[in-house]
Amino acid sequence: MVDIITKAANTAPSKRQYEWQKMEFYGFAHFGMNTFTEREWGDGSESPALFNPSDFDADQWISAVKAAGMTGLILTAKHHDGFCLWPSAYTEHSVKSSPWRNGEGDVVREVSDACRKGGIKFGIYLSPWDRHEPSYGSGEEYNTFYKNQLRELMTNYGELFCLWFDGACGEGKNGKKQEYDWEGYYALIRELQPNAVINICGPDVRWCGNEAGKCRKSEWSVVPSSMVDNEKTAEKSQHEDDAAFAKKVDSTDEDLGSRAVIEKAKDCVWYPCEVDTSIRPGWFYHKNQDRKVKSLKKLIRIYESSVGGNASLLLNIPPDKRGLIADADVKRLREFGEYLRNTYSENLAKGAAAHSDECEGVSTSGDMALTESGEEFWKPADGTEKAELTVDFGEKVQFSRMVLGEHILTGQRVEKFGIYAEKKGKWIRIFSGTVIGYKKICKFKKTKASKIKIVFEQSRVCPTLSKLEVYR
Ligand code: FUL
Repeated sequence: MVDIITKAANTAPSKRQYEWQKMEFYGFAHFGMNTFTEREWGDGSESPALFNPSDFDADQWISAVKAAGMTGLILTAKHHDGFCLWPSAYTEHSVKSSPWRNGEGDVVREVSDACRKGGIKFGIYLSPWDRHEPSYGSGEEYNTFYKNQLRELMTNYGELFCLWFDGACGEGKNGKKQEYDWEGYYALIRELQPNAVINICGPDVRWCGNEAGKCRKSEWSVVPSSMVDNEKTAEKSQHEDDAAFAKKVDSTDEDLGSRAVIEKAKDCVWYPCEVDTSIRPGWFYHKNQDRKVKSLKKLIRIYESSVGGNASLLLNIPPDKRGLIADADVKRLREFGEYLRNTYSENLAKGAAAHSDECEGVSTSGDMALTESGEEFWKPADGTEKAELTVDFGEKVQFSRMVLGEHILTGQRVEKFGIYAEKKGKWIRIFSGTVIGYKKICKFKKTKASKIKIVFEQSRVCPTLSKLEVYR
């Protein structure tokens, strides 16, 4: 029998998870009834008459998304208050009962069209918790209603990259209790949108465990299988008194995938991390938060620790009452995109020669082809848990960061590594890291050297590398 660590080392993403991982950074648009009532959670009693954006323009959203360098956008088609941004056939509580576009409007249509036109992937948030729908709490009747809504959204608006299931439910002890038919929802998604990932209360992408934009120091994409059920709140509350459940690894725990955790697990899965946070304090737009848009510095820190820490970044950019992304946010997104383009465009390692004595990989000479595509990768023989890779620039160059990526189609394996620069014939350690995963941004003091070396100090089975970039 293969031991669990070897199994973890050979656990790899599905095609849909891999495609999603490559998206790296995408947006969230919280827009709906709360935008007009200035609330974060509506109670479902709001009149559809309140929904009336004055200058709605989805193309404006998409130009902000693109300026920031995002690759996709997820729209709250329905938040907890139950108001639907598309004219659902299953409820009157939607845009069709609003004055906006004389009840003929469809926000989901306009946003999905704008995404497609702009080359941006489109995803849907459909809150399972629905405070308006009378059948909520009934069990099967609500599940049928919810599946009907999912079907509408999955058949009428083209390809979706993601279905985002929020675990939030504020019903409390004496509130309504709805048993969600998760398996039924998932089956429908696999049938109608087989390429879409299911996030949070779903099997494909896991919640980072907070909404502050924080990531773990060592973010593992391979975690105990039991984690997949962590955000399904209905089940969770049912098991509140269950000691075994209480001992289970929680999404907020600091260590989700180290050897110590994996060794105790019955089984493991590829369940990568997504960091979700808002550019403002709230998820919905509030005028009095116009001066509280996150600083450029803060956004950079969040990006470099999430995208650069083996997670994806889902950044919320809530449109205002006009139906536009507010000026302060647009400005910040543009600055942020500029920073990313300036910082990560000129890869100094392109064309440099990389060599390793332990190499099996693409070339028997031990050289790694430093391609942009990441299709080719470096890999020593199985069982080589420690290895070194040297990069020779051929001349002295100055740099302050390195971007590394494992060949995750093989699995996530690196547990500990160091980066060294050659100075006057001596190797000086300039960075110490733990996991790498899909992408690791390593930042260090400005260094001048003609050779650098990555030392893999601990890995599962053997390390791999498909991305090696060096930036000023
Ligand atoms: C939470 C919700 O309650 C918030 O309103 C927001 O949608 C956030 C992304 O998830 O659970």
